[in-house]
Amino acid sequence: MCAVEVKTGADRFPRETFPEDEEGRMRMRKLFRFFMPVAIFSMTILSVVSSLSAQVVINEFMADPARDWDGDGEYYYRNDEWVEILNIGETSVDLDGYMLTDAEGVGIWRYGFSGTILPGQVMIVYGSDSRAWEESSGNPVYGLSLNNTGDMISLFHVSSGDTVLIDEVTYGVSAAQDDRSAGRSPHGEREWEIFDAYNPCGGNCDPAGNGCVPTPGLVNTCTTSASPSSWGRIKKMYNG
Ligand SMILES: [Ca+2]
Ligand SMILES: [Ca+2]
Ligand SMILES: [Ca+2]
Repeated sequence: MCAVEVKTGADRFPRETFPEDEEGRMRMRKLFRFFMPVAIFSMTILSVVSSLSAQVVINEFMADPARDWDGDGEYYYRNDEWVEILNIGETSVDLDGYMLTDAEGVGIWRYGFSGTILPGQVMIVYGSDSRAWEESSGNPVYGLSLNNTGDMISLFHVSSGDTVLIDEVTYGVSAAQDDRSAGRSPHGEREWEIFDAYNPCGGNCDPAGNGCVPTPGLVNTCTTSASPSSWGRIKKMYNG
């Protein structure tokens, strides 16, 4: 079973717990770096923390791509990682201030969103988008930097003085093998599954593999490798 814990962003990260000064932020990063390997080593399941009021959630991600997922014509392990977000509400959301980070935590931003996400809309960030954003915003250029032995992906909303956790996913090694994605079930928003059509789990994944093809940039649906869709046809579908 996948343990799912739900807390509000405000409960989990009260505003005053964020150090205002650079020295304080460095101390937090060191704490993250110290505790994360221990947490990941002991973790066999993918866990999720969502704000009760979250309307925009992390929907699917791929930490260990083994092919050209961003469609630039070449495979590169940094550029071809991806993370999707989804608007599960009934109104549009202004994405200004929505930021992605990994286990490095607050302040080491991997991508800053802009524009508007419509109800039911999925938006995807590839590693190449992340690197372009990092370069243009003066951050270290690593891309999404999703660790293949386990990591954490967090979506924050940052506005004047407030840094609020919106959604967070922590994954272990079975979710981060070649061309496997992890995502919310095509049959229910809160349950997570591993989309393992290209690299079958064989019963060894937690959460379990569903035999479906990853769906970058699309609402999660299930196409199995046994279907007539070739990779070329699927990719054509992604590109509209
Ligand atoms: Ca590529
Ligand atoms: Ca990776
Ligand atoms: Ca998807």
